[in-house]
Amino acid sequence: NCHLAISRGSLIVLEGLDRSGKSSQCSRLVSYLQEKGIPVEACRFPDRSTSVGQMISTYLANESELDDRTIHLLFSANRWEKRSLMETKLKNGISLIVDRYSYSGVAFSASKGLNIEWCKAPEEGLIAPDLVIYLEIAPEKAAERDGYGCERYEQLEFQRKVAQNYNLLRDSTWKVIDGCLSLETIESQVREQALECVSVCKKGKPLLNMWL
Ligand code: 2DT
Ligand code: MG
Repeated sequence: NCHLAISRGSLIVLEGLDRSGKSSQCSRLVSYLQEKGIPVEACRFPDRSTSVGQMISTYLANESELDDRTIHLLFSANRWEKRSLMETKLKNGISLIVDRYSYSGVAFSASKGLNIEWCKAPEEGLIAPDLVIYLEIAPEKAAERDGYGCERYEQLEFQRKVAQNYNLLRDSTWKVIDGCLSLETIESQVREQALECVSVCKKGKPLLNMWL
């Protein structure tokens, strides 16, 4: 019986304010890793395709009102409902490039005045990212880009608070990239960090749970 262990995939999360460039960099990174023959999939939170995700989407569109703690727990539940699938994929060698994760969950809810430790608690036990790439941009700069849409939270004053709360969450898995650099420069820094991360995970870095 010859077990050829599959090396696991990496959990790579992109975080940042609205209009920081996360979504473009996520899709560029996925294409790049695919071209290199690395098994990879994109995902994003909130995942609006589930029934919890639809409640979140309705709330974000200002078409429903929910208590601050209730919506916080729905965002968390939306990650929990994907946890086992994510673990299976990672263990099968598929890397996941994730647009927003628990850090968005905590930074946005804490900006409404909820206690940050209370906000972190329901995230405990989710899979810890191997790498968090934070695209750092001043809230004022982000607001100049194409403006915001009309979703809840897309307002300068609120984004200022979110930026401050993100700062409180930085840990050793974070790599901060200046979101004002050119798309191409950011892309190459993202690639470099991601390749390094994929190779470390391949060599047997254990999969851990939140919070680190
Ligand atoms: P997008 O614009 O990326 O679709 O996000 N948010 C997100 C939270 O408040 N809590 C969370 O847990 C997550 C994942 C950030 C929609 C908005 O939802 C916010 C922006
Ligand atoms: Mg948005």
